Amino acid sequence: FLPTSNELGVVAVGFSGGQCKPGVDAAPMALIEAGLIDQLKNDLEFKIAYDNQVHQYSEIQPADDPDFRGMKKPKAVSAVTRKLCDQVYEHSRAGKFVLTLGGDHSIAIGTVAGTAKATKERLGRDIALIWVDAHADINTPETSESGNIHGMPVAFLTGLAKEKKEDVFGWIKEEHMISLKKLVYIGLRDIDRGEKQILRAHGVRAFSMHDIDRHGIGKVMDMALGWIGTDTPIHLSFDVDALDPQWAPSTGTPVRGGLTLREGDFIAECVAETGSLIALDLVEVNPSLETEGAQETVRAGCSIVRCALGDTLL
Ligand code: 4U7
Ligand code: MN
Ligand code: MN
Ligand code: MN
Repeated sequence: FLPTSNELGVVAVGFSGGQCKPGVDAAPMALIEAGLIDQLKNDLEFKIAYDNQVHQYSEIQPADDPDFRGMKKPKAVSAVTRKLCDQVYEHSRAGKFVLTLGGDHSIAIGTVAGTAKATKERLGRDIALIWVDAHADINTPETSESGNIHGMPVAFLTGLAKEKKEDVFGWIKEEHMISLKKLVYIGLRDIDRGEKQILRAHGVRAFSMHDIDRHGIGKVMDMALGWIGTDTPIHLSFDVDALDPQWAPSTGTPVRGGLTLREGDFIAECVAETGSLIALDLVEVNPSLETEGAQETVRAGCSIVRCALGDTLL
C-alpha cells in the first residue's frame, strides 16, 4: 500500500469545548500566522487543500447542553467531532494526507474516526494510532474525575466508552474505531488511577518518560514502530503538552518532566520516515496561557508538523 501522498488536506479547528480554559480555540490562527501553511507550501512541495477558515462550529453547538454521565458539554463535543469526522473522512478517502490543527484534544474523536473509516474503505486496512502526550486521554466518563472530554477521546475511539444516544457520541460506529492493540503511547507522565487500570487490563503499549529516560528516544521509537509493524497506515495525534513546559508552556494541562524540543521533533521525524503516516493532529496549544512563552509554544508546534511531514529528512 502507498499511503504517502503529495496532497495535503488541512483542517483548522478552533474548538475548546473539551476542557474549561478559553484560548485553545485561537491556536490554529496562531500557527497559521506564524507561517505554518506557507512553510508547508514552499518547502515541502505539497499540493494543499485548505478552505481558508478556522472552523468554530458555533452553528452546530446546542444552546442547552447539561452534563451527562459526568461529561461536560457532551452534546457540543459530540456534534463538533461528528462534523469534523466527515471533513477528515472526505480528505482521507480521496487519498490525501490530513493535517488537523486544534483545538483541544477532544477533536481527535473526530479526526481518528474519520481516518479509521476512510482507510478501511480505501485500503481495507485498520489504522494504528500513535498518541504523543503527557496524558493517556483514555478516561471513560465514569473514571474521569474532571468530566473534561479532552481526557476521554481514546476511550471513545477504542469502544471502551460507549453511549447509545446519537447526540452524545452514539454516532461512533465500529467503522470509526481502532483496536487497543494498534494504539501506542509516547511521553506519558500523568496518568489517572482509572486510566492505569485500563492500560494494564488491556495490555496497551505505552512508553512513558521513564522508558525514554531508560532507553533513549531512539530505542523507544524503534520499539514503538516495531510494535505497529511496517505497512500499517499510521495516524499521529500529537498533544503539545508532551513537550516539557520549558519548550511549550502555553498549554492547558502542563506537566513538568517532559520531552525536549528535539525529542518531540525526532518522534515526528521517525514516524515520517516510515512512509506510512496518513494523518497528523497538533492539539492543545493555548496562546492565551503563559503568554510570554506563547510564541515559543507556537514555534514548537510548527516544527513538529514540519518534521512529521518529512521536512527535516534528507
Ligand atoms: B489532554 C486528566 F485528570 N487526566 O482526565 C483529565 F489529569 O488532552 C487530564 O491530554 C486530561 O491535555 C488532559 O481531566 C487531557 C486529569
Ligand atoms: Mn495532554
Ligand atoms: Mn491530550
Ligand atoms: Mn492538555
